Amino acid sequence: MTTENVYTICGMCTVRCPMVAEVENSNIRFLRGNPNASGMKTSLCARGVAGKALINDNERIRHPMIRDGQRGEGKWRKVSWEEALDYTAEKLQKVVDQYGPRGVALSDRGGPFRDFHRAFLRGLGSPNYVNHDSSCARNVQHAAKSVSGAGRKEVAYDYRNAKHVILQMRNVFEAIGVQEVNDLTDAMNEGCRLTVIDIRANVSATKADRFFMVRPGTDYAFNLAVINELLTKDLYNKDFARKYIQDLEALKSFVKDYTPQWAEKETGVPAAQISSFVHQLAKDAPAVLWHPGWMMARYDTTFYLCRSIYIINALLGSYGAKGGLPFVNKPKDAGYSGLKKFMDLFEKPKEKRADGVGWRYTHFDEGPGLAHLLYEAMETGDPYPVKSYIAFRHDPLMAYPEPDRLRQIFDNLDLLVSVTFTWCDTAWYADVVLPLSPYLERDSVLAAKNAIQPYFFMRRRAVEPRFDTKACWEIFSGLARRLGINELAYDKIEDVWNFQLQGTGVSIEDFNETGMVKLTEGPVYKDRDNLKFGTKSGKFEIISQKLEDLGMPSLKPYESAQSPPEGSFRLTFGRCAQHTQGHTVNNPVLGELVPENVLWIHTDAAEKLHIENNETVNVSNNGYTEQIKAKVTDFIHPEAVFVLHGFGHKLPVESRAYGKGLADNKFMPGALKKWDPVGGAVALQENFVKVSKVK
Ligand SMILES: Nc1nc2c(c(=O)[nH]1)N[C@H]1C(S)=C(S)[C@@H](COP(=O)(O)OP(=O)(O)OC[C@H]3O[C@@H](n4cnc5c(=O)[nH]c(N)nc54)[C@H](O)[C@@H]3O)O[C@H]1N2
Ligand SMILES: Nc1nc2c(c(=O)[nH]1)N[C@H]1C(S)=C(S)[C@@H](COP(=O)(O)OP(=O)(O)OC[C@H]3O[C@@H](n4cnc5c(=O)[nH]c(N)nc54)[C@H](O)[C@@H]3O)O[C@H]1N2
Ligand code: SF4
Ligand SMILES: [Mo]
Repeated sequence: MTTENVYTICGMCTVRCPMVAEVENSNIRFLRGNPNASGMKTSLCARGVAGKALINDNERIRHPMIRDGQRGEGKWRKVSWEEALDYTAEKLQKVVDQYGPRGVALSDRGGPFRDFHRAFLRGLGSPNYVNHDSSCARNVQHAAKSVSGAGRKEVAYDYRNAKHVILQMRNVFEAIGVQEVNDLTDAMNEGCRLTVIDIRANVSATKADRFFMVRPGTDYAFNLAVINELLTKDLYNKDFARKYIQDLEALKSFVKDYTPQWAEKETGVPAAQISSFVHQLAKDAPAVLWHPGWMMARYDTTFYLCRSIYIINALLGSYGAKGGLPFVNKPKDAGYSGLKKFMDLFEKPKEKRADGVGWRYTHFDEGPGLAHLLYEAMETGDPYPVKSYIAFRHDPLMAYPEPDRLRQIFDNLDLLVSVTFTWCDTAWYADVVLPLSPYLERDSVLAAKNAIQPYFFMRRRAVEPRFDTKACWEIFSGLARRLGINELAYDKIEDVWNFQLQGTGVSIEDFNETGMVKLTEGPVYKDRDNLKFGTKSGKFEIISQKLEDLGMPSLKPYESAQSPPEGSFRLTFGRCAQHTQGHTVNNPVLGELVPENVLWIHTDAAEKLHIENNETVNVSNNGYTEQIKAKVTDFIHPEAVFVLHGFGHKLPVESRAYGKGLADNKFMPGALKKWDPVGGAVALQENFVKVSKVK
């Protein structure tokens, strides 16, 4: 019996760790991390390994389907790929004929494998590509751009060389990327300090040197006090500031009154603790990594929180520094031309975006737009009708608030297509379901990773598809061919890869040995004496002229976070190590590890409500109620309750997940219209719920 090592890329979450699949007789024997990638070692997280369970899962979508009954009724006709693609292409063509190409929208989950399907949408002529990010990291992205002129991924998070890591609204040890966890653990073993700022003691907090439990929604006050202390006590990096920071004086006068004593009243963290923390930061700088946040679609002013984090990193001189937030290298920096793009085969559509980004809202990134505003356009027909929607690797009915309203919005569509490898609410509501092969069964387009040591990487299928499913490029190639977009009509993945590799000097064979092609000899840190920021001034800008011109302040005065009304709690949420968003709850292995979510509630609050640990309770908001078990604990702020996101599945085809736990996104009335006007993301934690005993 021969065992083959297939170098590939995990697909169980958005991190996409390099991995090795040991394959024997077309079966996966073992999965491990690809040790050739920096920080991976041979580790994978539980979810990555549980990808194996997807292969024979008889509850995943095993063949294309076209809806027979009403939307959401669950009556399906099993069809061939020919029929499914013909049907989808015909309907798309009809929308194009009637409303123009702009009547077609597509959303996805972002990331490195997008070129082919984005090119498809461009080839069709539609500007309406959005991704999930308006429910995730848009505020971080826009904050990064407003200070540095470049996106959040222009800097790396250099855990391995950090002396002090600060996690605020960021839970590295449960919201996992394997390299990050390994690197931070190794650094901590060598003395790196960890500070956690959270509304509850998560797993990262249990490993921290300092843990600050802040009142929900007051992080910005905490950070303003940190800035005040850095500036008034002369603890900031003056060389860095002189060289690179624009408008420091404006910052000084802005934070004048935001002292640690002031912040104590807002956040609940004693002033002396804030002050001693800041002194420690100054000692550890510039090898300090204050993480600017990831899932920051929480409050309607989170943009300013993210911005304050970037400002702190700059004041510490850790922006651009080894052990802090060093600039990444792109293929170009390493002397390679980047991968050739399918997108570049087509002209950028001249049409305005339906979500208003780029013309109604000029301060937002046009690339992925803002999905919630696309949905609004689908609802109103303003600026024009959007009549078909392909949700690709995206489940907006779970990932956005107000699922019932979204369903009504989708009722305006002539065509709703879901491309997915598991069932999800959006697929269940769709007209056509195009089932994707899970990552171990599919090849993907090549991708490049911008990093301290940049590389190209390849996802190769480890085993043949078990059921009648296809890879993304095959699906979009099939649609492209039918719609006359011949530039994207491919039959073989090797031809796709060869197209991408043109001009790079790299060949497909170069990936054979390790699955990746590194573009530099080792890590390369940019020269700190010659950093170039992408802003107009070439510096790190405290005052953003673009925002000021639009009447939005660069430095926003703090407004006190609302406390919940008596008997109510702020609904907060997050991740656990064993699940990815909503799509792993029905996984046979992961569902067994964490079968349901529970409601974290503070001991004193529970006592007042006569609620015992493990008791099933009602959670309600605006007349809507679900039940869930209470976890009574001292380790959450009394103003908050907390649940894991992604539970409360109600699809009959998901027997293992059915009816377990509660769906947080159903407790956010009006929230599709609540968003951060400067950062762009939806504000999912501006909601209060009532908790009561079940009578
Ligand atoms: N209330 C609330 N809402 C949230 C969050 C929260 O914590 N609370 N979290 C937010 C965050 S951070 C994010 S990133 C979004 C995530 O939102 P989504 O991106 O919608 O979430 P997922 O569950 O990862 O994936 C959605 C669907 O894509 C399918 N899928 C997964 N991988 C692939 C793939 O490789 N290809 C294809 N075609 N399909 C795939 C899955 O089977 C699933 O059906 O949700 C956001 N929404
Ligand atoms: N295991 C696992 N790993 C994942 C994912 C997954 O689904 N599962 N998803 C990936 C994705 S798409 C993303 S975006 C990232 C998300 O990564 P993170 O943003 O780190 O993850 P979360 O768990 O959503 O939130 C982090 C912390 O914010 C805290 N929090 C909530 N409200 C407040 C507040 O007002 N103030 C402060 N200070 N803290 C608050 C929560 O208690 C939680 O501990 O994880 C990625 N990695
Ligand atoms: S963090 Fe886990 S699930 Fe995500 S890509 Fe890496 S191994 Fe896979
Ligand atoms: Mo996310």
